[in-house]
Amino acid sequence: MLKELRHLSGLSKNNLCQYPNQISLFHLNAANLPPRMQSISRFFPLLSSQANIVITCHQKPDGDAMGSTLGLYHFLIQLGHKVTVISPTNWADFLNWMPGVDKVINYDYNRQKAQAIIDEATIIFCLDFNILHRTKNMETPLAKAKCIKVLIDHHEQPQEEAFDYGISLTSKSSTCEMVYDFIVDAGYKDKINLDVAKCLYTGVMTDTGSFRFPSTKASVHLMVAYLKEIGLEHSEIHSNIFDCSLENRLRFTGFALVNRMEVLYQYNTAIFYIYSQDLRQYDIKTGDTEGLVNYLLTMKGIRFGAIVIDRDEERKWSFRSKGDFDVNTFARLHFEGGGHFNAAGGRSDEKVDDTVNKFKQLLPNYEQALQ
Ligand SMILES: [Mn+2]
Repeated sequence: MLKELRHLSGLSKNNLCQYPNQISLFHLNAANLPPRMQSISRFFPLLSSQANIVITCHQKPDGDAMGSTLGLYHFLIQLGHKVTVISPTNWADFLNWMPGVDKVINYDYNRQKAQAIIDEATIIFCLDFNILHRTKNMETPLAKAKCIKVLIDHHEQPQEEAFDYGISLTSKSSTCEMVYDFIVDAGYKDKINLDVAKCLYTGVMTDTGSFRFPSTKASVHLMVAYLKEIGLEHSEIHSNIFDCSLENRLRFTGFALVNRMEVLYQYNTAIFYIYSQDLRQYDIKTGDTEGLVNYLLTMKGIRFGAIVIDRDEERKWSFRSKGDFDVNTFARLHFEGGGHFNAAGGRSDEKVDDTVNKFKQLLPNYEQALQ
């Protein structure tokens, strides 16, 4: 019964654009249940009729966000859809080799054009985020868009009411793996060409720390095996992503390791704190600080690593852990963030030194959990 009601209320939401008044009345009368995200398999039939599709991801897209959006793009254009990828913000230079990246619209730089495309969209795919504010300035346009919204994501605690169809699996290595599953489950495995493969491999590789994190299940290797079978050259992709640093980035890493790292052995924790003048001194750009936090976990015995970076508008936190220390909950409780069990982000309006002090003062509460 419950399932059926949810199904009905879900359907009604999809028709909102056509009959807003009748449907919201129906809604209230039907069950007083909020509209609920329907299973992704119910969306598959919609793939066969031509649509205006927008694909978007979280702000400052990483390898998985850019890989999944472009991987899906290269699949959907083969079905004859009109497809546009809109990124909420700019992205790291090391993603600029990706096929199709030259067509991605940066919402921050080109709001009018992006808004016009969102207004025309009949379907919006939301990939690698599950709560609209992760798109920063695109939050309101996305919330206002009356078309069908589809979620494919692997972060904790999705904002289900914001999406009509979707799949949220926190056990999945990456959104790229989920896009692969989406294409295969919808019956289009034959549409996975080299462009799709290059994009999807990128996100699986980056989100699994090059296939080392526990999320790297057999399904990941089976997927990669298939991509290899159709001709993927994986070494090139590793080189494009990891071997493209400029000298300043390496020197900045050295500077941070020597001058901006603190190890708190009592709590098996280590942190980096990066000031805005450090970023200016080394001419650090979007993406240059990515992966820095992972150095902390390479120290023997360290289970919890954190970095705070002084960005213009806010202090950005990243948290990483090994084993059973839950940084998703930690970030949600204390730093307005969240993400995955072993990798999460957060933010603060406080100055670097103040937010670092807050972080340190929290540690005694977690002393047991960090042993
Ligand atoms: Mn991801």
